[in-house]
Amino acid sequence: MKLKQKYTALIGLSSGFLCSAATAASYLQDFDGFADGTTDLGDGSAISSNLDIAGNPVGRASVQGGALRLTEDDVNSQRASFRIPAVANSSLGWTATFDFTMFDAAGGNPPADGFSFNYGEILPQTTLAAGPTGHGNAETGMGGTFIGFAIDTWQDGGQGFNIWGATGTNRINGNVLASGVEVSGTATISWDPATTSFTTTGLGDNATFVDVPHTFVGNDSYGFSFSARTGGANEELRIDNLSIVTVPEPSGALLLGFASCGLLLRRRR
Ligand SMILES: [Ca+2]
Ligand SMILES: [Ca+2]
Ligand SMILES: [Ca+2]
Repeated sequence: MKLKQKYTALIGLSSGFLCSAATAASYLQDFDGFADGTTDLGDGSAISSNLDIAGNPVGRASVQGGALRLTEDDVNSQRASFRIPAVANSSLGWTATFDFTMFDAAGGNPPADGFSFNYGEILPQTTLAAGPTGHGNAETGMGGTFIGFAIDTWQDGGQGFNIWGATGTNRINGNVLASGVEVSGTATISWDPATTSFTTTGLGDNATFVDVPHTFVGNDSYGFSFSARTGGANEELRIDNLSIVTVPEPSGALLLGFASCGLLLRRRR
């Protein structure tokens, strides 16, 4: 390509980016407008849950009341996942936020087990390298290659918050959810090639990880996932208002975009 052509192409690309597509790539889902029981959102994501040994559904992960219910209270041995395809430029960094509600009926067992939000390989359910049922390992992450942000509700002394894959502080023990209580809050998670952050609101204690070092290498082919489960004890988990936004472009390209857009505006006068 001759220099002049290359220059023109760059202007076209970068001004187009700035003027029509300056927003970062994103996945946004509020689960509104779907009938209760919906498991296909029609956007490339996958909501699924496990079957028992006879092939009958155990978990019934689905949209309920305008939110994604991953696990139900009073149902043991559920495994559920929600897998979201790659979002452009994820390897440069991203921020995810979502609301969650958890509930465990009074009496009986305390709540269990928890869930995670993960960034990494999104393998087909049948080959997911985590748990025999292929829905990940909930409070211990997704399996395969991933970095995971987990909330562990089982009150065995290890309840609290984890970043699976962080090399700095990766564990905060704390009270998440008591029996007979419903809690709601918001999780905010961000990742860049050097550090990661994970905070929550609304729980007894909360995640307070800020700029924790890690060695996880991102890849634009990676996707995002939730993994949740119940065991001999159980809880309801609902997710809503999920937003995943990636870093738009390296700053150099942005500056070029601004510069060339200005140049175009000038020429048009
Ligand atoms: Ca909603
Ligand atoms: Ca209980
Ligand atoms: Ca329960």
